[in-house]
Amino acid sequence: MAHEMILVETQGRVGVITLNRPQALNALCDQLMTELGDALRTFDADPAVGAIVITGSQKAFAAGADIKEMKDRAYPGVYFDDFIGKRWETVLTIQKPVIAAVAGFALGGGCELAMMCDLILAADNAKFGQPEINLGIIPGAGGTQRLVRSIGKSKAMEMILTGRMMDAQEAERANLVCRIVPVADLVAEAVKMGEKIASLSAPSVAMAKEAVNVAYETTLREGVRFERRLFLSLFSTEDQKEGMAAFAEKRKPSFTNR
Ligand code: CO8
Repeated sequence: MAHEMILVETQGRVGVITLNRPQALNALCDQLMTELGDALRTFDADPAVGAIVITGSQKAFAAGADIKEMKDRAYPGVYFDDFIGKRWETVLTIQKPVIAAVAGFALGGGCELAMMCDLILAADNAKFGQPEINLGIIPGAGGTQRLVRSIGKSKAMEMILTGRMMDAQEAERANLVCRIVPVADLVAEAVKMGEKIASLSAPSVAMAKEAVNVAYETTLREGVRFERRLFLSLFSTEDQKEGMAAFAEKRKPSFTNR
């Protein structure tokens, strides 16, 4: 599929997807979301890629869903034509870790897309917000749920009810992002993290990601049971034998993803 609204490249073993619709601050229109889903699926299926980075420009990760594309849509058309469904949730179906590298605005659907990724690395100029309330709507791609789980009820409620944006420092204090890096280093730092992940055993990486994400969606008791099943299943892999033998023999492991 030819891409017009994203740039796709690999840097070493990391797949990098750059949202590239600068004239609209990377507003997430249908075409952009379709292209993003296509690129994510392609990287997920590529054995040479071990981790994926989604980023935008220095001014905007994404300023939300495309308001101009949405403004004349009506109910029940939006209900029947999978308005939010598959296109928006592709990132949740990806087995490899997906890092959101956020500089500038991550607003509305942009903030929701970042939160659907496995983790968010923020540039020092990042700004997060759910300003939908200013448009007479509410977040619609998981914002009311994921933001609460991430930063707690009061802060999420304030952002969603007032539309107030959070800067990178506040986002780090609130645990929305894993850490902050200078904007000029953002993509390099995200790729470095992706390279580290890609150098590890793919089955353990995929299962670690799956287990952490389950913590969002189930009870502690069920989550711990799920983790234990995955943990024990990894004893069937060659990489578990290699990783532990390498430790005992004081050498670096050589993983084969089997
Ligand atoms: N949609 C469409 N166009 C946009 C969007 C957007 N979300 N954001 C910016 N643009 C366009 C502007 O219209 C402008 O275009 P033009 O030059 O043709 O007028 C261009 O991008 C540059 O924007 P600004 O001139 O406004 O730039 P500023 O630096 O002055 O302001 C802001 C930057 C503060 C980010 C401002 O653009 C803004 O407030 N944008 C809208 C933010 C917003 O409300 N986001 C939430 C959208 S709703 C949403 O995301 C719901 C998600 C639901 C799930 C999925 C449903 C399918």
